[in-house]
Amino acid sequence: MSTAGKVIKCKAAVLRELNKPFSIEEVEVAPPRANEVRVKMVAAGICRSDDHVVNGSLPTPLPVILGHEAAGVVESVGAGVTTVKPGDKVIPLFVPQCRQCTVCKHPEGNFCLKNHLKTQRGTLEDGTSRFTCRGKTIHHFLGTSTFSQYTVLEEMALARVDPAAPLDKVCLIGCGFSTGYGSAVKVAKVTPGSTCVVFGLGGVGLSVVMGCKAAGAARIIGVDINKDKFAKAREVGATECLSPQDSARPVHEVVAEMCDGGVDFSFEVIGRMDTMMSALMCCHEAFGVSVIVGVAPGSQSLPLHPGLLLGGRTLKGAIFGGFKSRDSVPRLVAEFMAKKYALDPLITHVLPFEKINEGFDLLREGKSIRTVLTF
Ligand code: COD
Ligand code: ZN
Repeated sequence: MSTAGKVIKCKAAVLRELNKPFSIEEVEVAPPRANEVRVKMVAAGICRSDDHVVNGSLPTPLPVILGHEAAGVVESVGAGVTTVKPGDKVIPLFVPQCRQCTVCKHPEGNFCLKNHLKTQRGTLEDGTSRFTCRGKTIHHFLGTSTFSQYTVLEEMALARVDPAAPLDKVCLIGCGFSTGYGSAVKVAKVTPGSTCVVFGLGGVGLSVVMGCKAAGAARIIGVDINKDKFAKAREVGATECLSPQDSARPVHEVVAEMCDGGVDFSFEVIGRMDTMMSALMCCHEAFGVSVIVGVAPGSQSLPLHPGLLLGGRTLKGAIFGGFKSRDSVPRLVAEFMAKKYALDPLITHVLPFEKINEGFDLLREGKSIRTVLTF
């Protein structure tokens, strides 16, 4: 029996208070309104930014259904929706692509003005929520809210992907993989034969390493305080690995000595001021490009002496790997299907959705790269 046009009752992981576990509750998911789509979730990754909400460093209205890295199947569509239909496999996009704003119309920009990151309203575009629980409103998160068996998104926040794609793998293209990989191939534009250094070898940092490798970098130096991360970094393409504690000298001096004065491309994938400065100083003062991928907490600022850029260095940053989301995600899925890169090295744990709290514990204990929840 079709559920289109009806309220669906299903299970969702609700966060009611900061620093508390999620509670699995029965919620009502209203049908999609105009230009909206209701999606049945199949798989959802747990990303560090979801935990940033739980610990209070990314404020968003509560109670809320989190989750922004996922894949599912369209259940029904609202009026005016033309690009997806029931049964299509889709990936939610936490940075939408409206194709009408000044950013979408710019050939390079990807931070669509309709994004939910700058104003965390906890609703969809029209200012309302499609979720209720025992008669009370539950908020959306980043316009995605994927920790629910069903969710409603705007059409501009969905990419239709290859019907043959394994959703329990390609869900990572919804955030972690694309953020890292794109930072190398799209933002830095890593060149063949170049030298690269990647600070932070978590899921996003490993995806940067994969991007550097795919772009043909000759040397890829991974930097992490946790040496347990080195084996996997080598597996996905790092040619050397360093721990900052292993030398009395600052990392940038060690790298400068190893790489003829500095690398061509450096990446900060941790979200710390000190490592952002180290990464910047690791790249060559005359032609190096340094990309900030990690988001630092709160109102901290970089102690940036302008002289560091005067010789010709470039410092840049991007969200979602600089990819225009709706255009790029189907292509990234196609490249995965063509075995241009692998996602398995990033997936360390797979858990049923109901065990979401276990998945977050694994992340906090540094035991997982990515946990994929299956529905
Ligand atoms: N020096 C070297 N390595 C360090 C240091 C240090 N001082 N501190 C921590 N590390 C290492 C850790 O051992 C770990 O291996 C790695 O850094 C960080 O990895 P994870 O697993 O914690 O994090 P990732 O890879 O999942 O994500 C890291 C980001 C910084 C990219 C992420 O937290 C973030 O800020 N994302 C925001 C970017 C974004 O686009 N957000 C929008 C939605 S996600
Ligand atoms: Zn994320």
